[in-house]
Amino acid sequence: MWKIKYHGKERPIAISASWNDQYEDLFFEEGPLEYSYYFDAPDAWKDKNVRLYFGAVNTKSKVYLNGEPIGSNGIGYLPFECVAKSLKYGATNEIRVEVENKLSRDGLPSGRMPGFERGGNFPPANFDFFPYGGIIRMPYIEVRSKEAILDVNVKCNKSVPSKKSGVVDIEVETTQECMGKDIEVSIGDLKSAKKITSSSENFHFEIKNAHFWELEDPYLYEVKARILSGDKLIDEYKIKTGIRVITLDDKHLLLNDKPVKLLGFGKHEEFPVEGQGTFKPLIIKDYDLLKWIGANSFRTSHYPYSEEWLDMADELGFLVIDEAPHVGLEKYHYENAETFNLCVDDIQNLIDRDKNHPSVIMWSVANEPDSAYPKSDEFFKKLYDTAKSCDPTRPVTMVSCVPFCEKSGGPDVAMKHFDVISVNRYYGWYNHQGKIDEAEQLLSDDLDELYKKYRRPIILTEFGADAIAGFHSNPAQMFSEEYQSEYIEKLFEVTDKKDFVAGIHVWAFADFKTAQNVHRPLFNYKGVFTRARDPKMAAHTLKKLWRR
Ligand code: BDP
Repeated sequence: MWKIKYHGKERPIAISASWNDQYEDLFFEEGPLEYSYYFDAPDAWKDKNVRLYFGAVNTKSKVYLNGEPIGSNGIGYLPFECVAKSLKYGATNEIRVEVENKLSRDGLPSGRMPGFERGGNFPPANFDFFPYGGIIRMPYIEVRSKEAILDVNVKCNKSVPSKKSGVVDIEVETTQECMGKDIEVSIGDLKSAKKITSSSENFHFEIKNAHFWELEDPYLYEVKARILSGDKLIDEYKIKTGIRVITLDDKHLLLNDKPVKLLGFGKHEEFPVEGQGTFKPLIIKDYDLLKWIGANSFRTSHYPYSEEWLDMADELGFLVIDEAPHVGLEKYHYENAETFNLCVDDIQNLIDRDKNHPSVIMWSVANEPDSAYPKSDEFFKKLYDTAKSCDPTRPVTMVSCVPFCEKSGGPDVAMKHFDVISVNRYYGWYNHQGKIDEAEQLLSDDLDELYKKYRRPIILTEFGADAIAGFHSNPAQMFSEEYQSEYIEKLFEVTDKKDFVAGIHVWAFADFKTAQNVHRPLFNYKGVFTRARDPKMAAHTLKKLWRR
């Protein structure tokens, strides 16, 4: 069992969960808190490479093995690993992880913005979800031989769906110790082998009659890389991936050369008690509800989710916009080199982690930054270039709410850099409150204007209204289930008539916990499901619209 130390007091704590909701006195705690865990390392590990892998620790940590510092992380929601250099073999070892979740202006996602003491959120988050802390994804000890495969990168963007021709390039990275050994790589029934002469070896496959990964038939191929010395297997690396091509024309997103419209949600990875941890029954449940309602897609707003989410999306045939944890960027951040470097690292780390998932069809570099501020132009151009240089095979977007939520005034200056125009709009909620008819016209005109300006596919990445389950009104009024249902139905119909709208995501899938402020009675109630996953009236409405 892991233990957590707080003010000198040590208690059991569950990991792959946030600390906040496990003990009353930790609810608002920002740390640093000290986690500890003991494990035995057998002598047999002596000639191996041993590393500690952390799926995500929110948000900053320092890792110690037997009292020696072995690594750290500066941002949550993404993995990092530490070489176990102070490991004791044939003995018990102590891992200590000092975790801090203090919101700061420089941190990402950021908090404690100027003026927060006089009426900002509490905790002082500069974003609309609860800032949960802790070891939120399961860490593991990785024990591998010195001759090992480090990574496999599969690219299939040159495939030709109309000819059923799968063109797959596979790059395999190995340790220096593998030089001169044999490597064998296979995809499905095809196999190729060579001697290792470089730390990165490339393999090219042409698969006739390829079984493409489609929404209705998400077929996965097994890719296997093996290092051999004669007949002896030294290391093996297996992944499942799909052959599929994502492209764009000026109006559509194309999956295997056929237009596909994204129907789904922005959501959060959070639940009572576990906070932002990985809770597998919830993942299964959410996918079951996504299928039930007729959705085919979601955005990992506003940070990367645990990998289990993407494994399921690959297997079930869902399309994912994978978002970096960059929410609430503004003037201050564009002038701060540290924030820029953090953003670049995150994008690289995110793409490195998720690159082989066929379900991931697009990268989002940020949610609702102040992209009207002049310096955001260059900032986002560089983030776009970073994403493209890591992965030229997928479109890259930035989710914008300008001109509605910019602080600096003026029109957006950064959206032009992105392949897909993603916008969040709340006509009929934050503006033109209670007036759904006006909202329809305003949304329609706004989308037309955007298309006229950019001539690129548009995704309405957020629109929504709070509804407290059990609140009813006739006529439909704000916060009632009727209002949310009518609002979503009417605005969906507006988007459905426009062929350049490549997707719509309702905000949000389920109600979620936020920091305290006068707009949020404990939760954000824009979910079409409650936090416990019961459908509101709007969920039934969407089911009718999306499954018709
Ligand atoms: C959008 C944000 C999202 C919020 C939502 C809301 O992207 O994080 O939760 O508004 O206000 O601006 O419900």
